[in-house]
Amino acid sequence: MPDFFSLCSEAVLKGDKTTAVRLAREALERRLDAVEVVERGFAVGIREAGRLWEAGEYFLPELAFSAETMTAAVDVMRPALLGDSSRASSKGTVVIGTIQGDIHDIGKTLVATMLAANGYRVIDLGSDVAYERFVEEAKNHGADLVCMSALLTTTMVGQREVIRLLGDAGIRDRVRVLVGGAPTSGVWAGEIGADGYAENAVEAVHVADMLLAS
Ligand code: B1M
Repeated sequence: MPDFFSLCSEAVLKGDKTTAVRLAREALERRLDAVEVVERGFAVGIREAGRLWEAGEYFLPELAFSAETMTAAVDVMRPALLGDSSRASSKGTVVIGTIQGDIHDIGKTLVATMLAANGYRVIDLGSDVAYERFVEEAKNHGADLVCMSALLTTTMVGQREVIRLLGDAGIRDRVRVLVGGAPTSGVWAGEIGADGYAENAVEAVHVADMLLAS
């Protein structure tokens, strides 16, 4: 009998939204660790769907169904991921988005959710966010931290561009910059002059805490 995480992963892989949503509700009822259910369950399924697509075994619509299923499951889990964040005092304001040209938003939304769950005021700009918009919104909201996600090797270069624009706008010394997303790394963050890099949503909270404390 497959374990609970495998069932979650399989539901996403098959694009079976009904089952994924039912499992997400069950996870809430059983008070399972929400981060663990997402990372060891649903996220494993979406990454496997990506692998099958890359291997030519899945077509794009199948990958899209899996992504939709993953999003539906995470939506159900969101209250548990957020916890009682309403009571936490704000640790700072974060402007977050997926960079221009890139519509991958599942990981970015998880990072945004975990930051909100851990006491940050989060302005989520969504995906395919124009470079200039990161700068405008950082100014408008008096952001302490700008977070940029990129899932494509072709779009990650935009993170460098936003950092340059923050400099041009004269606010680079007032905001910290955190980057992430599968093709990025600590080395990449250093290369483009970002202040930090995080591999996953939980680490993003640790790095944000560290950056804003320094
Ligand atoms: Co796309 N896609 N996709 N895709 N897709 C990838 C990224 C790819 C690696 C698949 C593959 O080839 N194996 C590949 C990129 C190759 C490359 O650039 N080297 C790829 C491609 C090529 C494409 C298209 C170009 C395909 C096409 O149209 N021909 C197209 C691009 C469209 C565009 O953006 N302009 C495309 C489209 C899509 C879908 C729409 C079908 C769908 C996205 C739906 C959506 O997001 N709403 C999709 C999906 C689902 C994927 C994969 C399979 C899964 C991404 C995901 O959601 N992972 C992906 C393969 C993969 O990643 N293995 C793939 C789960 C999520 C929880 O993890 O996003 O990595 P992740 O986020 C993690 C960490 O990275 C980190 O924390 C998160 C949580 O732990 N993190 C941060 C992320 N952002 C962070 C920011 C931070 C800190 C940490 O601080 C700011």
